[in-house]
Amino acid sequence: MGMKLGLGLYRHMLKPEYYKFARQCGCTHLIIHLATYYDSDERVVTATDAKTNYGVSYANDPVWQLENLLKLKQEAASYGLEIYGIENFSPADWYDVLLDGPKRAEQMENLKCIIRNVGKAGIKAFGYNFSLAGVWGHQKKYAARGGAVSTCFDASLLDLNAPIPCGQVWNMTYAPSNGEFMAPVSSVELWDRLKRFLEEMLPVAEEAGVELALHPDDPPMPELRGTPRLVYRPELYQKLIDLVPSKANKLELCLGSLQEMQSDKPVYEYLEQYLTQGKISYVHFRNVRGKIPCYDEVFVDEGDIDMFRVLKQLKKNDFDGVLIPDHTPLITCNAPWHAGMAFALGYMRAAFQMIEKGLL
Ligand SMILES: [Mn+2]
Repeated sequence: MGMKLGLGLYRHMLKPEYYKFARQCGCTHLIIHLATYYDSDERVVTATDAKTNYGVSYANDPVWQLENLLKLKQEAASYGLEIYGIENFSPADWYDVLLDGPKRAEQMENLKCIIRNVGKAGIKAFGYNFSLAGVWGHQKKYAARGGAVSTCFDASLLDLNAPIPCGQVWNMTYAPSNGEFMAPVSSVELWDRLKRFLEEMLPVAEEAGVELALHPDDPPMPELRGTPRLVYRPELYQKLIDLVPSKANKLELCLGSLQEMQSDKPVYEYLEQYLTQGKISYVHFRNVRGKIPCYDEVFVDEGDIDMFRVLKQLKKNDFDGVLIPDHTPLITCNAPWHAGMAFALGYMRAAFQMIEKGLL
């Protein structure tokens, strides 16, 4: 038992060289991301704007079939790694759940199949981000220590109302544009869509033995591109917890996003609140400097969060889920993504050992 060290791997990384990298850095667990297929590590970290998004999303991808999930699980296991969770539905599989469109019922049935398959494959967590605008508006700057390239957000540089074209959701394309834009929706209506999703999905997840873990809004702006956001303040995470009570209703706790939020109390108090309720499925362990409307993602040891204090809290509350680095600044070398991740994992591994030895 105890906390587990993991790495998040995108779909193009699900192969031996990345499994070896994760294991060699001390990881025992993986969170995998199947919803998008990037062609390189660079694509994963490239900033987006209103003109370029994260690419095309295809419906009914065979990647979600049970045989494939079992195969991935087995492959990772052969390198000493357990797949703990999968992150994100494909936009093409659930756009009408987000938009309350005509295909909603059909798409819900497919999502239930996916969750049942995830459970049958012995994968414990399923992360999701119930968001229309998704991850959008970031810039790349030399903002981390030593001029390392990192992901930054500055609302003053953006057209915050840039409308979302029809055929796009979560900053991905699921259908060709017809020249029109996403219909306006109120915050109350979007919360209601989330509630209906959870009311239908949580019983299925409970039966399948899967935790549904919600990632908060990134960036945590109250509104973005003319759409409301759901969890953009820490107390809204509690609203999610209370929205549909279930042991499968959990948080994909992104420390970075939480710290970026405007809030009344420091991040540690909210963390304690979620931990004492046993509501954290797994943790995105990253650091940041500044808050909405302007912040820079930075190295794990140089941001506004006292990461050791967070680890002590997790330990005190007997948290036994997985921690993954999330995005990190890129280290200037021939393998910027690998170096950034190895740095974060080394820091986390050292902290874990200090905890084991009673030094933290
Ligand atoms: Mn995150």
